[in-house]
Amino acid sequence: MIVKDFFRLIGVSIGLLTVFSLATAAESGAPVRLYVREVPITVLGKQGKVIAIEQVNGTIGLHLTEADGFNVEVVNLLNEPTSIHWHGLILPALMDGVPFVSQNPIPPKGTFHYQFPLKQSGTYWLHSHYGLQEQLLASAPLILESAEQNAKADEQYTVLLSDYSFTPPARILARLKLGMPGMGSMSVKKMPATKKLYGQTWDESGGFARTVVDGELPDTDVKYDALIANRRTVEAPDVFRVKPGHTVLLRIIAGSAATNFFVNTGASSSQLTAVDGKDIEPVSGNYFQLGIAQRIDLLVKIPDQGGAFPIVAQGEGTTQQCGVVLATENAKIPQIPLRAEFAAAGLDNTQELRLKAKDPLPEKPVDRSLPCVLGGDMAKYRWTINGAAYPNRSSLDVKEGERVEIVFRNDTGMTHPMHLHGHDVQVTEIDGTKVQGALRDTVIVPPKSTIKVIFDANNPGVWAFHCHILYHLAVGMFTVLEYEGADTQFWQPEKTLTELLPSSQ
Ligand SMILES: [Cu+2]
Repeated sequence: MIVKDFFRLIGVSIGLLTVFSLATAAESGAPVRLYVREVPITVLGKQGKVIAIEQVNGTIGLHLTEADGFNVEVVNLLNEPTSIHWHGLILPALMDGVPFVSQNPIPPKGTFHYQFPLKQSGTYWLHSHYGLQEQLLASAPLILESAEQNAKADEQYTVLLSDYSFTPPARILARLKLGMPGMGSMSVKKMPATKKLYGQTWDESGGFARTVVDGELPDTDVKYDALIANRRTVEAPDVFRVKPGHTVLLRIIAGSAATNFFVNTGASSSQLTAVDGKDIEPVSGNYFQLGIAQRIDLLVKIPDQGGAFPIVAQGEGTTQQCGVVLATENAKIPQIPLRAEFAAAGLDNTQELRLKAKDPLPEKPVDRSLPCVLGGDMAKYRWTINGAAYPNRSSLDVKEGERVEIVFRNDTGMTHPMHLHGHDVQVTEIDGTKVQGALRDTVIVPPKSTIKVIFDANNPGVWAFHCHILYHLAVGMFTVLEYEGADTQFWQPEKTLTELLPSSQ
């Protein structure tokens, strides 16, 4: 049904696309086509419209192996431009999919061919980097499978978490800029009263666990109508039928626009084996932090006696939940509550302090240290990097071959998930504590924290570097990492992100 409708839609939209190849890139050398189009969604019984990025057969996103290489043609079936970014991939700069940084936007009915060798395996994702399309669920998993990872588990599933609002994203942003209560918490005063919250704790015997703490609700920008997992709310969650005794690899992606998560695996024992697609020394637990745009790979052991095991994600600063269920044959599917008893606390450094990269960067002195001070003017909804908002930015400048350190200092009351395109960074210091930390592409910087990361400047170009809270990015918490002598043909900082906002919404 969906496929039929899709063909009809494409037929109407672009007559010249009459032949569809269902072959994979590996079979034929032809690119996999990804169609970006508007689709209906039902959230809590109400109809809405969102964007899907899917293959002709309806598969959302991409599953590739290193041997496939990356060979994808994006077809824009929207009535506005788009541009698709491959989050976390180490790729040539001009394949990175950021409008006015690495390419021009793809116009309506236009296409763009992305082709490059794959150098990684693991859990990644893809999303629109154009305007506020990401809030309309213009995101999908991008799984780079490897034999090594497949050997770790008997079965594997992917869970894409999102936040959903019936309010059009441009209106959400307009309201945030006005500091309007109800939609955002940017009303300057925060209720000082402490309350009971769910937070994460470390327990030497069991690992990461949920605990009830007294604290203040963390600042969040947007109040959502629902949190969703694989485009479903809790009343009809994705149910993955698993076998008793099996080890299940869960690839969980925070594809949300402005919601950090805690993931609760409940009764099932689990191990965190990778973050942002990159292996760590495994750590146990059943309660994990997951910042916007980050990923966690969990190995979940299904007991020999079987049963049903909800995997629940709760939004930071809210009681809202979404999730999926792992269930053996005939197991009764439990109802995941729409709301948790207590709101989730803010993300903090509890988890990050205990993560250790499996393949750390080689020892090497730092050639260049770049400060990155995260600032904000709550009342004006202006979010800054080193005091500037894009396009009035200072780029972070590097030379090829350097070992570079970034020192994040968060002067604001909000957590910022900071994302550097085209590179892996390794966390080396958290509030003065040295760590041989995880390799990441997105680093959570909690309020008042200072976090140091290092990376090797070995991928020349102009690279987007920004906060992954969509509305922070849109008002200028965005700059670029610029290599000396890089190709700047597409980089047009004067085309500000705000000007990209669709006028229709
Ligand atoms: Cu931010």
